[in-house]
Amino acid sequence: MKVHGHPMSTCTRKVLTTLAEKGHEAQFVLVDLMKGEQKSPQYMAKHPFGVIPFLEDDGFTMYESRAISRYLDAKLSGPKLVPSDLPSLGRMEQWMSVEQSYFSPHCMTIVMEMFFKPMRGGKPDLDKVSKARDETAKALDVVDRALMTQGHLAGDIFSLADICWMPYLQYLSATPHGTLITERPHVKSWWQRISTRPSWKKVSG
Ligand SMILES: N[C@@H](CCC(=O)N[C@@H](CS)C(=O)NCC(=O)O)C(=O)O
Repeated sequence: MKVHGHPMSTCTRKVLTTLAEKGHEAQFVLVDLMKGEQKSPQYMAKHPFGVIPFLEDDGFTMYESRAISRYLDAKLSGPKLVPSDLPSLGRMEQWMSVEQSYFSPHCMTIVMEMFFKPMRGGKPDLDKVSKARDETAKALDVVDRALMTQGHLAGDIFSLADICWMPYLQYLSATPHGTLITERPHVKSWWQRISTRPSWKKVSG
């Protein structure tokens, strides 16, 4: 099995965390985003949208990080990361969709402006950050309420939904807007719990 990706990429990290939780490893093929390798004709022949990650498994190939994580959970031995009871499964899917629709696009605007842009010598667009902060706060308020009564997003079990939020929370926590996490008590303790898992330490370390 091969994972094509980049160690700093949020989407690659979801796939690598899923593998680590399952107790498996895949061969890692670096796609150098700094050199634009994801847009090379060779790579685009595999992934027509020219982004990472991309999975190869014994002649079968696929892309889309969340779909790859579901595939790996279904295929590999190890702890189940998708709940078997229907209400918890529904909740897991709900929170994966919330992450993709209402959280990560805004969270990543903050991260791009406050973390990656200054690293390259640029100045953050504070208007953009302020709007993204409001939207990120709205999503985290909803999560905070849900986590008042349960340990993880799908209920009491750690699932793919938690994995999908982790890479974005990690980058957010590295900006001054990491307070969006720490000022919400249930989000704060959930983040402390999930970010200290050995799988996440391995992938984000
Ligand atoms: N929906 C895709 C998004 C993939 C994506 O945007 N990957 C980013 C890295 S996290 C990327 O390849 N960016 C480079 C680019 O857009 O050229 C997934 O979940 O796999």
